[in-house]
Amino acid sequence: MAARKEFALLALENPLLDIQAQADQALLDKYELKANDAILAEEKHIPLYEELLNNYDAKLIAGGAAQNSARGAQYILPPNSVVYLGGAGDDKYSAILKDAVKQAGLRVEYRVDPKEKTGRCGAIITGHNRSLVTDLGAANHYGLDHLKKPEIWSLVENAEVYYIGGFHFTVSPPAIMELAKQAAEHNKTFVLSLSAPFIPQFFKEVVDASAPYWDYIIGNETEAAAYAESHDLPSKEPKDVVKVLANLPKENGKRKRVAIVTQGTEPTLVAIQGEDAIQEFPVHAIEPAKINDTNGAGDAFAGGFLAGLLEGKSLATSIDMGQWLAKLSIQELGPSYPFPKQVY
Ligand code: 26A
Repeated sequence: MAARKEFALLALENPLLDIQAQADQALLDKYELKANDAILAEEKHIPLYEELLNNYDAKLIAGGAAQNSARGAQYILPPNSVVYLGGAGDDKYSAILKDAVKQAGLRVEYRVDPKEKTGRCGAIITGHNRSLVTDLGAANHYGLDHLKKPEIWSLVENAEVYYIGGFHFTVSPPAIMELAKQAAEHNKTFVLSLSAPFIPQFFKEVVDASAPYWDYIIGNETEAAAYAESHDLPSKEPKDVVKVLANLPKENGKRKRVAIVTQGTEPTLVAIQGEDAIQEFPVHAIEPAKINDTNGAGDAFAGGFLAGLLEGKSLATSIDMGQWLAKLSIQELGPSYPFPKQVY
């Protein structure tokens, strides 16, 4: 077999530092937050970060949804398999991020903006729910200026799989489209995560513009329902939405689209373009007492799945690798993976 190519997986999104704490309904109420959600911070949310740090014993943990997935894929793959792009500042928070990705062996190429603060995400844990409130900071300044730098673009040309966290639709749709077109032109694999209900809801136009380029589309049941709602689909049932997603018009006819909808502890649904049957894959069972928190569970799923794709595993095995990595991650604090490493 030919030697594996280095940095065959390239991921793009928003590097964030998570400020994570256990809290209660009162804190959610104070900031008008849902127990299980992911939103962009408004002015009224800004004091939350200090409050989490000062009053709730918050921990600082590397986050950013697709960066978590990239760390997860690299956790499974041989060294130098994954490179991640996004915007960061030059401060204490970016130093923590760099340490964490170094431990995971993930290569990052940040667009460093010394005038902006590294992005942060308040992660409020209540039971098995997590509420995420993001202040993007420097992550919001990512764009084509960085992606098209010769040394970065050569990483793009070298990679075979692109993974885009849908949260990046709030930052740089042009960067996403550039990767989408590159993938279709060169028959590379383009994988997109819907990331959160507000993405298909409020960023519908840019999401739809990218849709013809999706080779794999990954979402959970609430994101699928939000997609159904904003697209006036007759049904919001995950089984119906997954089929619609798989069968949207597609640019690159050489690959059939695969749509994946996770449903928490319920089986993961998979639809393949042009096929009638929907496949179901059970999650890896875990005793509730072993769950630390669910922050990053979906990211870990994507990370394990991507590792499977890169290793050329079957669809069923790749999904199972995602379920496996999600089970490991929810036993850790935040979107993290156990060390010493476990082997799939
Ligand atoms: C633009 N937004 C809202 C975001 C995020 C985000 N990552 C990128 N962009 N909001 C939350 N996250 C990350 O999601 C992970 C859990 O799935 C958090 O940083 C957290 O690590």
